[in-house]
Amino acid sequence: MDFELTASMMCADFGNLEKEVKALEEGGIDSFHIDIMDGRYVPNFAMSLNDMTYIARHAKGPVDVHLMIEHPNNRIGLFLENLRPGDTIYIHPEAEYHPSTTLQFIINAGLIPGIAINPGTSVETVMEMLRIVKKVLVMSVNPGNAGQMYLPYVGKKITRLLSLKEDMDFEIYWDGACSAEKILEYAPKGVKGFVLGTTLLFGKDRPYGETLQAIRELRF
Ligand code: S6P
Ligand code: MG
Repeated sequence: MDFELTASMMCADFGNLEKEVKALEEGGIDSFHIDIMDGRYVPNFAMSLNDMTYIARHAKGPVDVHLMIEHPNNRIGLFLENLRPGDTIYIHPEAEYHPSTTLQFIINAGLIPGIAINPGTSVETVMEMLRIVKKVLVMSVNPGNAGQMYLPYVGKKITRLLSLKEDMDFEIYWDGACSAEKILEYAPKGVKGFVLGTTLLFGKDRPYGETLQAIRELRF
């Protein structure tokens, strides 16, 4: 089954970031998820521009940048100039007066445009943006922290997005409390990728390659 696995780098060991990137790539990770926070849009700081740039320079594969910041348009150039074609930027539409303008900047720079949808945000609210973006990151926890509980009401929204994705030409990605059970349930339904954090990948007494291989060998 064709699905992507992405490492949530805010859960990695920052004392060994280059090693972490290498170990994840050797283990078969598809891309790196970078959670950028400003302490305003979400009550946390997590990673910043320098962390993103460091990982983007050391990684062979693509990075996807999840901007949890107010008015990303004000500083979008800082992110665009440090990324490459094939990388993704997700914005939160609620954090911007004119999200479609910001998405257009991302497209014009040759990057992949995405939106992240909070648990409390409905599909209707972002409907027009679904025509612009290539990726939709569904938050199954409230944004701001790793290690939170899955919010089950998000399941209905994923079902709705699955019914729209072909016509509107976008792919769905899962972010938050991603477990093997969730991959087993949602990959066959058409969710394209999964962000792996503390629930499944980091802080375990197991090499990344073993965990990633076990996920790829799940019996669907
Ligand atoms: C949350 C952030 C996520 C987390 C990820 C961690 O604000 O956007 O990307 O880093 O959810 O995974 P887990 O398994 O610890 O929830
Ligand atoms: Mg994220």
